[in-house]
Amino acid sequence: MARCDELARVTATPGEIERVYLSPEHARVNRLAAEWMRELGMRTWQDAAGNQFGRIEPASAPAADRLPSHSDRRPALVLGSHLDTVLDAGRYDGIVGVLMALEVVRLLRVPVGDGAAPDGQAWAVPLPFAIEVVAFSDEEGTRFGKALLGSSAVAGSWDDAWWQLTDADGVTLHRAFLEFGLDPGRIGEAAKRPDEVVAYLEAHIEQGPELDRSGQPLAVVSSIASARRFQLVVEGEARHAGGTPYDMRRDALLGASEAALAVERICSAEHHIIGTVGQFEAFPGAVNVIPGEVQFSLDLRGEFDGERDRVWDAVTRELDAIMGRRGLRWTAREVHSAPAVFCAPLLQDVVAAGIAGFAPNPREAPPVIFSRAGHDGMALGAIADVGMLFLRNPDGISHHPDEAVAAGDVAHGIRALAESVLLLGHEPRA
Ligand code: HGY
Ligand code: MN
Ligand code: MN
Repeated sequence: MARCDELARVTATPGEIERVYLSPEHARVNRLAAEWMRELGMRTWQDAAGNQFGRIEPASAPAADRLPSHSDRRPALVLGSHLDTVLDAGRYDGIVGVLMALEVVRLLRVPVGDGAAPDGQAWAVPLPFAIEVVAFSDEEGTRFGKALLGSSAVAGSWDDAWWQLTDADGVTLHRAFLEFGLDPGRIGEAAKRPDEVVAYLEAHIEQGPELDRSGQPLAVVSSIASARRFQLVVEGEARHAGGTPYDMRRDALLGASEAALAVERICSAEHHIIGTVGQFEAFPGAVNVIPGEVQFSLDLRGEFDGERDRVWDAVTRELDAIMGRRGLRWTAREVHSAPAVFCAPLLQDVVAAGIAGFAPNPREAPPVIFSRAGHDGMALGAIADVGMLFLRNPDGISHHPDEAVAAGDVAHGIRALAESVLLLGHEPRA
């Protein structure tokens, strides 16, 4: 918990938590995470996409595998989450999952007296596979709009079109890589082959109220919502706020406002579909000028890709009707898309068993929750089975400074995750 506070102090905005991809803050938390990984006897490296990794070998591995220089790529169970944040963020979203993964290594590791360790005691894990802990570098997409950049590189699904993505200052992703000290030409080296990843297992706060309402500390995640993100533009006509009678107005702000309300009406009538307008800007933005243009974002999620897409079609039909009535034009540019990821049954089983082992009332099966929030598992799902363990989020508030998690629930979560890893290690299906 103290480390969550320590990481929270690494921010671009004093008084708030802001840590975006390829920023000086990103570099600083990677160094901190690497230090904590090395303290556990893990080998560490930052990959070609700026993700921070630590690795500890299985006790069965030969001593030479434990040398820092070793670049073994034999199968590893990957645990972790992300250290980047949204703007004015909370201090646990992603962060607590990375730190819990490190505590699982601390719980499971055993000393190995093979003298191969260059600086003292060598450590390993009593498992048939290595454990890698990853601190993904850009789950949120805060800086460039496209989410899951770090984990997409690991999944081998990097798209070179992304190099031209720009941040609010017009800096391209390509230039940001160079300024961070990464070589865009080597991005392919971040990709893992499916046979190198036993599975990806992530602990994360729920970012919703279900566990808090049910009084349960932990849950198994059944699937992660599919996502599509758009930047929309509504065009009308800027005119004098006083001299222009209503029957001559083509007010882009009113059209865009009706659109945002239509998103709420359409999505709230559906099951497990969520649509949110998070950014909304009127131009020219003067108090005495009718807005001629509005730019706004749409974040659309669903449990199933097809349902999400059907709702997007319904939204576009409604936008046509609204803008038609008002004499406005609208366009939409898709900036992010990720399919739903269904957590592997085997991983759901071991997470449920891990939780049951440490839940206050082990007789009850732990809750199973559909994740409305996106996670790096959406990218990793392309190369590995994905499993997630949720922690209770008091009041469910997240992406906000009041985001909280109880130390007791984190303690339960660490033991449950460690138990899940041990069960996976003895699971023939793994
Ligand atoms: O947007 C999300 O759901 C995640 O927190 N990035
Ligand atoms: Mn988030
Ligand atoms: Mn997150």
